[in-house]
Amino acid sequence: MATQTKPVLHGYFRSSCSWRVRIAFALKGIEYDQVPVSLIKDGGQQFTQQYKTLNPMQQVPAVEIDGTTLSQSLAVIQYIDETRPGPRLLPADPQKRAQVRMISDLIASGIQPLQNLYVIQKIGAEKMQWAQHFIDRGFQALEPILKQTAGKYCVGDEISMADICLVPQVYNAERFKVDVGQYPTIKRLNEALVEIEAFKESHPSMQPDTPVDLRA
Ligand SMILES: N[C@@H](CCC(=O)N[C@@H](CS)C(=O)NCC(=O)O)C(=O)O
Repeated sequence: MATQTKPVLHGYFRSSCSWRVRIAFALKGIEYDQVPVSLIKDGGQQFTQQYKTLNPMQQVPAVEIDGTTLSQSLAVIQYIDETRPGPRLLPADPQKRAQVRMISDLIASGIQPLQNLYVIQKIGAEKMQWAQHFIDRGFQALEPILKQTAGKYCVGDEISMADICLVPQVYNAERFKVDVGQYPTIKRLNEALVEIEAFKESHPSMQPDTPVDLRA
């Protein structure tokens, strides 16, 4: 099913959802091209008519792959996993697989959307407290879950989609000045994961559209 043409990621260096896809590509060793979509420039390039044809939700990422265009980072990651060789991003064991999906959904549905740019811009002056509140609320739920499921990584000792969701969410938490030290399991897992090459090379500070002053 997979074709020879390189996938194209339409994303933004600092978008946590774009970063998830970059990590998945890196873990699988897949080469891809990037087309930057600035969420800031020109009032947000995700709102252009041209981009809307790629992702009608006017959010990044959108990925052109195997002759189709996909949005929703978790759908993209699962498609990559199902069509490409390399390390599994979802475990074969149904219970562990469900745990990976549970953690991924908790982050991707329960935390990230509430601190999304579009949302916090609507909140106005209270945006920092708003974002902190919902990240803390999510992390308070995530911490005891991870205590049960984690080994070296979020679910056992294999890297999975859950880890792919965790690291960009911790990065966002730090941007919003959440004290991640309150969550020892989240902190420990993040510290282990950020040392892995696939997470390093996909980091927001290393992307083609990273502004010079934010480059590593
Ligand atoms: N559920 C979507 C969420 C996508 C999303 O929220 N993208 C953010 C960046 S991480 C975005 O494009 N925000 C633009 C905006 O808020 O206007 C996914 O996982 O891909």
